[in-house]
Amino acid sequence: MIRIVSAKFISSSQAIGDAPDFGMSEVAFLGRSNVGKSSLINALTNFQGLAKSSSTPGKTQLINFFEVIFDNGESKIPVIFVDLPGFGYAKVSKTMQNAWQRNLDEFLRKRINIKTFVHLIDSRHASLQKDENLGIYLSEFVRPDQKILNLYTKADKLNQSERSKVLKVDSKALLVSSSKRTGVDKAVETIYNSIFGL
Ligand SMILES: Nc1nc2c(ncn2[C@@H]2O[C@H](COP(=O)(O)OP(=O)(O)OP(=O)(O)O)[C@@H](O)[C@H]2O)c(=O)[nH]1
Ligand SMILES: [Mg+2]
Repeated sequence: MIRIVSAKFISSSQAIGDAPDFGMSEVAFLGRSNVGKSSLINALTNFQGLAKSSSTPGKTQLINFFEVIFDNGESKIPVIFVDLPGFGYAKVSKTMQNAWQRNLDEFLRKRINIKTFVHLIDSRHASLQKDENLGIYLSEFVRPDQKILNLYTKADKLNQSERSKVLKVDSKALLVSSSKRTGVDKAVETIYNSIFGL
């Protein structure tokens, strides 16, 4: 079994220009504002409060780096998790919003160390145009050594028929709940496998 045995905050950056090279593979968590990116990082690492989460959209405003240690039973492997601001957060001034999106765009396109893009999608709204656009956007620059992984968040809010609806949209959908911790172990393993090309 693949486990995450420790996690710590390293630093924050405003843009790729001031983001150091940590010399480790990186996993970037992205998706709409409020979809549950920060909460998922806390659930995956089993570390409440590691990444700041909030019911108010727009909580994460910087590029935050965390060092996470995976244990595959034989060795311990450090990896960087990157918590990002949400896409399409509208409640700041247009100028601010454009600056964030430009920084985010440049980071995603140019950051060499990213091995996996984890695209979080709200499982209650599994086929929004915005998420489809984000998927298309990523596929335009994803490199052969990178993976895109879709995770469906807030699965605790779904009933059985709503779950089937998600699985109809994406038959391999990985449903996770950060609050109930369902699907979290599976997500840890899937992320690990994606980083190491397994
Ligand atoms: N019920 C439920 N609520 C969740 C879950 N994950 C996150 N939330 C809630 O959703 C809200 C947003 O969570 P965040 O983790 O801050 O979302 P984010 O994507 O990091 O948001 P930004 O930083 O603003 O982009 C918070 O109120 C969380 O408590 C979940 O699995 N189940
Ligand atoms: Mg956040």
